[in-house]
Amino acid sequence: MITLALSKGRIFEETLPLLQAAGITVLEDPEKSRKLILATNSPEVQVVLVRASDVPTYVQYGGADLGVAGRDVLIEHNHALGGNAAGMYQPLDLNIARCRMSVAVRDDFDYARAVKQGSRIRVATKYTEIARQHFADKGVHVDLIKLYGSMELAPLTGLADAIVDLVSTGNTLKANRLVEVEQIMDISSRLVVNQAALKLKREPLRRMIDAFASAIPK
Ligand code: PRT
Ligand code: MG
Repeated sequence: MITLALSKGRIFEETLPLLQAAGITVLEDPEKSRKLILATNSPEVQVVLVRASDVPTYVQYGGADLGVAGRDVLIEHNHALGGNAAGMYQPLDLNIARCRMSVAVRDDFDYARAVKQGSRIRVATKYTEIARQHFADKGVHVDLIKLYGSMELAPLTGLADAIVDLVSTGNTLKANRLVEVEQIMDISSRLVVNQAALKLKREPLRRMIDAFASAIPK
């Protein structure tokens, strides 16, 4: 049995065409079913549904043989382990679930001036490691405030001056009167594979990885 870890929503949706290329169809719709283990048309392949940020954990410890996770999630996961995410390969950038990691502020906050003056900036984010590294590289002093969601609210309530968050269309920022002032990095999702599984289940995993590779969107 091969177990693939996916998160519900955009990663699940955007992985389906890649699975299709490998001849695999998922037999249940995660939006309709409450099941966490989904069967496929192949008796040897099952999909497990986990939180996006739990995908690397499942793959690293062998709860899943492979999975799909955003670059954002992988960087934060790696850091949480002190840079020692042993036991995992990242053979492919799947170029799906694309977005960017950005700094955003309230439209009436003069970010450039705050940076120039060397003021301490309060930054709310779920992505503390990416944010810490970004501002350290720029030599900007920040106080990081860890949040688990709805970052957009932080500048509106006075909790923070700025946020570091993912942006795709920009509609969420606009709806909350926030503006993007810096792009930190491009984000896409990668395939992650458990190293021990790749040895034990070499042939079927290789076939799947090759099929995924051939179907990566441009
Ligand atoms: O919800 P949960 O806590 O379980 O996890 P999650 O929110 O990380 O999961 P999910 O499915 O929302 O995201 C999974 C992965 O998709 C992320 O790790 C990213 O790599 C990738 N991705 C791509 C995105 C976006 N685009 C995206 N736009 N993840 C989140 N967003 C959010 C963003 O945080 C912001 O709130 O969408 C909002 C902005 O979107 P726009 O279109 O309004 O700019
Ligand atoms: Mg989400």
